[in-house]
Amino acid sequence: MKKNIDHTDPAKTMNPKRGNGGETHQDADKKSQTLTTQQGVVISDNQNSLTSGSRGPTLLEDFVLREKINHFDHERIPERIVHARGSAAHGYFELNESLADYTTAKILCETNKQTPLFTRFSTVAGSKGSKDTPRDVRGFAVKIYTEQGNWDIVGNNMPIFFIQDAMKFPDLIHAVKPEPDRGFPQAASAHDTFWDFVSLSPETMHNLIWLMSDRALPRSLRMMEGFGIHSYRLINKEGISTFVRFHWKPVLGVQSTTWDEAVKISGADPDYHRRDLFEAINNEDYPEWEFGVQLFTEEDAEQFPFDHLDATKLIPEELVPVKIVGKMVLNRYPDNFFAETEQVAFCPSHVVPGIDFSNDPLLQGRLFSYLDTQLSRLGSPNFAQIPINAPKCPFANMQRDGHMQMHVPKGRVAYEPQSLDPEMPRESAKQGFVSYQEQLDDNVKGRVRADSFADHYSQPRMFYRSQTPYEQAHIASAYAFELGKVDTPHVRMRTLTHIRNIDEDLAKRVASALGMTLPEATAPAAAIQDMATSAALQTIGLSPNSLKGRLVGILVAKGSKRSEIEKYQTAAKAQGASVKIVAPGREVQLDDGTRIQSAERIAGAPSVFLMPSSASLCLIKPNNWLKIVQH
Ligand code: HDD
Repeated sequence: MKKNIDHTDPAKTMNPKRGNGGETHQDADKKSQTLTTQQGVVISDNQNSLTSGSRGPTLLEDFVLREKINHFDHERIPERIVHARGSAAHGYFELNESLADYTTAKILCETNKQTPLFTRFSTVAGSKGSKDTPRDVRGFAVKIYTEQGNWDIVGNNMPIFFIQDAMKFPDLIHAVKPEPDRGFPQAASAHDTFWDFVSLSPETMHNLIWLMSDRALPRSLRMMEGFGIHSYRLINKEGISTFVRFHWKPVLGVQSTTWDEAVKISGADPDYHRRDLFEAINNEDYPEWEFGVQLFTEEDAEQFPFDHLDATKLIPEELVPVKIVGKMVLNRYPDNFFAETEQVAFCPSHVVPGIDFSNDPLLQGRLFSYLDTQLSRLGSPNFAQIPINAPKCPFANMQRDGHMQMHVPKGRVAYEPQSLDPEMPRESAKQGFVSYQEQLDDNVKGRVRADSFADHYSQPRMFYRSQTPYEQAHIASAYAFELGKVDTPHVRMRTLTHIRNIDEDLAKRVASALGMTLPEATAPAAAIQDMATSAALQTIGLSPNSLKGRLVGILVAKGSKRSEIEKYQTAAKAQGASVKIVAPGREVQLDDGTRIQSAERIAGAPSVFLMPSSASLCLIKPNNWLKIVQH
């Protein structure tokens, strides 16, 4: 029922449960309200400024105009420094196998219970208004509102990262962002500063080859894997720690576009992924991921041919299988883009009791950065009070005041320890977050990169050699395209010296496409290993041969048979596809004299976004011939 607020009676606009500092007009359903100023004064005319005479000057006393413009002038907040372009949805997490042997975190112990969450997907390099389909890593950030507090898994759609130490993050981002003197290119890594930086930082080689692969061109946000990347710890009730890496596996499989499709889509529909997410949820075709963990002990880790504290290394699934223990379903699109998608604040430091950090130096730096950035983005240490960020479990502490304080704490006690108010919150050794008691005594202070982090080529080689020949060809073309945009010859050359360490054939293909001679390989800092290939690293191998989640266009012209259209609509939907009618105009007359509304005009809907590359397109012509194009 809509609430009809009576502005003549202030008592009726207050929330009796919370009194003066509680619910405001903003919380109430606004559809039946009269329009008011921020102070609650009803506005009589929202179209005309207050002027002296109908053609005279505007008067300074017009507080309605000034308040409206003032608020408008301050509507924007700084966009995220990275991951500015994003789309999000609400949903839930459900565990189907308990990890109680490994952790006390209730979210990973209590099965068959739905816990609300909010997930935001993003590109990294582009600004807020940039296109959805550049060649880029995708952010995959999940905030789970557990009953023990918020748990954020702030990951990407690739299982590794570009750099090993947070110290290098500002440089990486400065290098990939538009070049500071000219202000371009937007949302693109194909330029000199990026390749200059990466070719001088061999640790980037692994993430770089993922970036050159089709994983950087997801077909849909619903078709991406997600990874927590770093090793975290699970701590059980005996205080025993097990390392863990978190995985999200899309039920629709991993699917990508080709570069050619991605380029065409960016022109035809820069909001391609956001629209797809919105439409899928609207059609109740809810995106779903399996939640998996790779669990391993300190002793297991000592046997790995790499250091798991190095975020540029993945743990092959053949070495440590991904144990599927739960799922995530996204079933509600945000009501308001700004309030939710824009204001959500993820922090890798948001963990709950039973989950702890590892010493990965990249993760350690992130634990500072995310909290810090919220101050400039959201403007206040009270950002956790914004509804999308607030925990859904009880919370209470002695933090007070600050910009935009929304709570009205009662009483005289705002400190600890205290003996004046028995009602005030107290710490709890039993329920509280306890850090893993890791022995650290032998450490020596210093700025040192671990020797065990020195191998930069074995895993990119494993990745490349795990791909099908088509995917390898795409990778070679991507390097050639990107380096083809680099004007500085020595940067192109230096990159080739690294690619040669990854795979000789790949280096030859890239050099030949660039018309360059192959330089000597860079001397690697550690011996390069030929690791076993892993099918889990492919894209094509993880793409189902199915229409599920795909969009099929049915091309309809004047006189098309309604019965045929319905037949193919039903058939496509039965296969799990969604359907859009495409016609010369937005409506067209069918054979039975009825008219049909099309979803798209042919001229405005190129086949790249209506006809997924491995799916079918039905063309229904007036003469009833039907062609199904199979790719
Ligand atoms: Fe980050 C945002 C993922 C390293 C500093 N990062 C951000 C987002 C994602 C990631 C998904 C967007 C969250 C959202 O949707 O709001 N970042 C990663 C991953 C990393 C990583 C997977 C490596 C494994 N990031 C990283 C480092 C630093 C940052 C090393 C700094 C030392 N990241 C930030 C940030 C952002 C951010 C500047 C921008 C907006 C925000 O945090 O809230 O603080």
